[in-house]
Amino acid sequence: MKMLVVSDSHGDRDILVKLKQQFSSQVDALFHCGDSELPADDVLWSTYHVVGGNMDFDANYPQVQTVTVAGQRIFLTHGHRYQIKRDLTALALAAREAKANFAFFGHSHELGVVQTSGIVFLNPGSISQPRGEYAHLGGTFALVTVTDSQTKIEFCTRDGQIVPELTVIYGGKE
Ligand SMILES: [Mn+2]
Repeated sequence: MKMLVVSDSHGDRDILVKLKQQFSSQVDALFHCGDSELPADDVLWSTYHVVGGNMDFDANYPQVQTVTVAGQRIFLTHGHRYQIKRDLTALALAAREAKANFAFFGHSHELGVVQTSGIVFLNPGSISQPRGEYAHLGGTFALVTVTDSQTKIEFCTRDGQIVPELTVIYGGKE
């Protein structure tokens, strides 16, 4: 199964439309980790699972969602309520409580992925306002591919190109 993860688009609706057009037929689910700055009733959210971020003031956004796709359990949240800029402890506890094997989040605008205790923590970076070591890529999103033998995380630029040196593969079952 395959998933697309994007975050922190901050009003840049066009890129979300573009990613939907390019990838929705290729993936099982699309996720937005918050700070879209779009209304909670935007038609895009019939395509993306979404949560609210610290810059989403529409009270109709959920802060947290746990989504099951093809047997994978995804804990989706923006991250500001779990102090993700400090460390992943609070997020890890919440994801474990939700019995998730993925935690998708954003907030820092810095891409990153780590697997610990059977949970893959993924921040796809900001698609529109990237920060940190990979800001020069001009904005990123992530593709997650899960097979029986491995989990592959690929980071892509806004035009959908995979950045091969950032690909991470976690093999086998833990
Ligand atoms: Mn943000």
